[in-house]
Amino acid sequence: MSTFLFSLACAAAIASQAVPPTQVGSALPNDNRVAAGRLAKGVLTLELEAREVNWYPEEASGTAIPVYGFAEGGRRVRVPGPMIRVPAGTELHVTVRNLLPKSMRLRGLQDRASAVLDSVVISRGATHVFRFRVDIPGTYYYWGRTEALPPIPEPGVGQDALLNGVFIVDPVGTKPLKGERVFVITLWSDTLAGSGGKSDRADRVLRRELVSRDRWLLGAVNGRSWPHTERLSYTVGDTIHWRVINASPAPHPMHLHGFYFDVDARGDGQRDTVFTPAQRRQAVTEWMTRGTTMAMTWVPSRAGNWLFHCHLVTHIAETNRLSHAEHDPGMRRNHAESGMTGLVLGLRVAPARSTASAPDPKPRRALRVFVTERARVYGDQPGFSYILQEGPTPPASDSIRIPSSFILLHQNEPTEITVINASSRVATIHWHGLELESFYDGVGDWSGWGTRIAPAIAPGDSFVVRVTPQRAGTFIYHTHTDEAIGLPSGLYGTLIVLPEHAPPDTTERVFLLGIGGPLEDALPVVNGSTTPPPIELRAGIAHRFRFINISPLESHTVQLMSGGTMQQWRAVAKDGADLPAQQATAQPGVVALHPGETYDFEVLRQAPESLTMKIISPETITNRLAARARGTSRDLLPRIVTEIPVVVRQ
Ligand SMILES: [Cu+2]
Repeated sequence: MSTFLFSLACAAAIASQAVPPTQVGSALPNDNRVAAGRLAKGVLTLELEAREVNWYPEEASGTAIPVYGFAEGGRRVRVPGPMIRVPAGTELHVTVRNLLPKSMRLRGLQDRASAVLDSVVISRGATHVFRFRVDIPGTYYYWGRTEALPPIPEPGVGQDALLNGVFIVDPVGTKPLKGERVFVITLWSDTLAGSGGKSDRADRVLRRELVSRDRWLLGAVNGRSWPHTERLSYTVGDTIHWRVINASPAPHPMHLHGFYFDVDARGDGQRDTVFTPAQRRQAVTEWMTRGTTMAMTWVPSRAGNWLFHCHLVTHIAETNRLSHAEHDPGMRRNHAESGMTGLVLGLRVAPARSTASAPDPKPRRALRVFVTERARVYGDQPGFSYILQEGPTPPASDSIRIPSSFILLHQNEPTEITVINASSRVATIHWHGLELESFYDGVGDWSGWGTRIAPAIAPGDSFVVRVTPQRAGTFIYHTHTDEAIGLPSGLYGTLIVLPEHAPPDTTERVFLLGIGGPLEDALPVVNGSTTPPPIELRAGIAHRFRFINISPLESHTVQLMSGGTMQQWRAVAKDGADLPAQQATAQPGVVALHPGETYDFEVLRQAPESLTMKIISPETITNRLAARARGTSRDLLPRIVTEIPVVVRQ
């Protein structure tokens, strides 16, 4: 059977190479470092052409995707298109020539002072001249659509997926920040005759997102898909400024490994809001809905290889790769490079010259975590878990704990965690949100620095993690290998860091949200259960509710209700970081939890009563697929509501 699969895979790879490139030319990826056009005397003159092009998101010799893109007049097409970047007050003369085989609607080439963005239709072969003055600074983009626009205009995913470009307006009298980078996220999804058939495995992953069997899905950052995305090099102590533009019609929870970042501004392509210092947020995961933008700042304080990536498994699954069939035996088995595709950026942070790397502190506390596996836990599919050894006897290698063990660490306590892989597959643990050394970050064949790179943990092997948590808070530990199957199959758990020397917190209540299995009828689970038991609170005592969402793709909305009335709680922390005082306020008891996020709220009730924690989740994949077959939008599907009684006692 496996020989049959291999030969199929090879045939597919050969077939894709055999497709002759068409005569339309190939696009160059755009790293968005150089502004397009000629800026003179306050006037930017730019000629843009929309053209058909072959896009190579992977190897330059890899699979070509025919798309539409923008070029500066007479030059090669860039994906994303040429960047427009001017100071406020600039007059723009942009001539757009439509050399596509059909007419195009163009949006975004205008000042943002008006209430709505216009669409300008440019017929096939026609030219339109945009003349306008920009006054409102911000991070914007322009984009074209050749298909009919949906009711809510959004960038395309098919041939139009790369038909966009950055448009930044800097405040008068300022220059772009030194070293600032601009990243455009795109998502392409279409059929592709030349790339062979999608495997059963790829189909299983992408069904989660209702991508049908004959379609491929590929995310790209600045025109390239991991592991071919640009590798960014920094030095410890650098102040790093990024602008991220989600020029795709899908949301992306963007997650940074190892460090918090400040969210400085958020926008929707039309309006951009620069936060005041009091409004600025700290996050390790920022949810970017379709078409939105972000400006962020962070300072790496530890050397090593790090990642910035989307936390939706379908947007980084290696099964999306076009150029290699996934079981290609000749493929180099670097788990980081071969195990992910799409929306991943690799960062290399060099040590500062003045600092010698500090030796790991001597551990005071030693933990042992086993990766276990049991056959046929979810139908014919195996279940996995991380089990913390308690007492002298290790857990049986085929024992399963749902959910995986709760792991409690203490701030500033040097801790050693030996991860023993008792499963039949390669394993990793990523300590999501912890500010630890790169070597222990849990991305096999990537985490670490120089020649000291952490491997993925082979079956029967073990790996010692050393960590001294820098701050107390709510975190997650989870697999960073084969996430699309591993996460719903149990490889995630709650990771709490308590303040130094603090006793166990009896006031906390943990809500760990995931999906209960890799099958299509799997339901959302809270602490591993589809029917979580009631929780009890004491009147007059402030309780800390810790929410974690580690679902593969699903967002959940949590509401604290009394009958039909929403209650109040006080915001405390996001992603493990305490909120600044101005943001730690009483607010309505509702939060949308996206994959890779954690939130803490304080709940204080004065008298005995009965409340309900309502968790509103998307329907199962089975029902999403059935709805699609009926032609119903998935947004119209009823939601799955999990109700947890909250009993307040005297
Ligand atoms: Cu994504």
